[in-house]
Amino acid sequence: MESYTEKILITGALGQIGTELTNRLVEIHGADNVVASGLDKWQEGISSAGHYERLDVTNTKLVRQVIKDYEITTVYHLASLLSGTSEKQPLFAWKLNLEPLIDFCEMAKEGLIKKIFWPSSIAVFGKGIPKENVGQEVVLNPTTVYGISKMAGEKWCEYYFDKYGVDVRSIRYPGLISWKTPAGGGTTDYAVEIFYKAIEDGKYTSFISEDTAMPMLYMDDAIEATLKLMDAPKESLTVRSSYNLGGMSFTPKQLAEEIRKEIPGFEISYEPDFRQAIADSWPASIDDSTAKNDWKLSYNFGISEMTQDMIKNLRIKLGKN
Ligand code: VAH
Repeated sequence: MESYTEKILITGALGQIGTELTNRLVEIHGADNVVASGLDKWQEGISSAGHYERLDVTNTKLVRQVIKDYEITTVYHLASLLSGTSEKQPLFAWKLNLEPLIDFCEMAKEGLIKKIFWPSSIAVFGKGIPKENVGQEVVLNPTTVYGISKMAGEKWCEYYFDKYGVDVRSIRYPGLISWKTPAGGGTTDYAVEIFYKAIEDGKYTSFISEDTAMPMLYMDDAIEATLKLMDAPKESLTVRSSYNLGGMSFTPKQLAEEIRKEIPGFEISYEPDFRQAIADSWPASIDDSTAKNDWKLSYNFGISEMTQDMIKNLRIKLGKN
């Protein structure tokens, strides 16, 4: 915790990470110190945050006004397009995934805000490296628009820290799995959709082939890791681009086998689509020892614990209890 009262702005607060991160930040800092923002119009119960702003993060003037109005000290800047969607809208993806990040770094340089969190992704990895146990400092050779934008964002984070001491912190998230908010547009989102379909239909057609392993993480562990990084003393951080975070690694076939332990007879079929090529360009597993050394990264959920928690909570959410 900081010596000052943190006033927090979350962009993309209605998204897959944003929804759950907002809830945890409200628990820690109190609703009145958390401002959620998103593109949706305000409606009752839209967010657990004490304040909500309808905010297009590419509108710099409006963003700066919100920062001033609420005297924001800390920004969790999550708004972005994911891998699948970015391939369909490459130029907008570049604009959305980069320009607001640079604006927030400029604001920190000017002293308007004190600290920034920004999500990168294992999508920054690409050709020319081993698939397994990919290290923190390897060549970044992304082949997707999303990966290219995240790699560039990491370099901007490092630049603003090195040149101006901007305290911007980042994690290379793997695929994230949660039940509270449906995922949207990601290559790893088969691992979210499969649970909804397993409960509703007892079967699922995967757009990723059965033996394609990807790094994955349960959202509870992703949120706790994010908070641990943001609470870590500055001097303990040795990475100012973005920290590897590997979680677990599994294939659609392995996940289906876990689901079948909870939903006997669950059937899966495979019809790979354009996202298969994206998945093939990514590592199968990640070495996150640097994060474990620098800020005590740890996990609570493996594939079994995640599957049980997802099915238990989704059955309630979908009224299939
Ligand atoms: C995506 N869920 O699939 C995101 C993530 C590692 C993948 O960045 O685009």
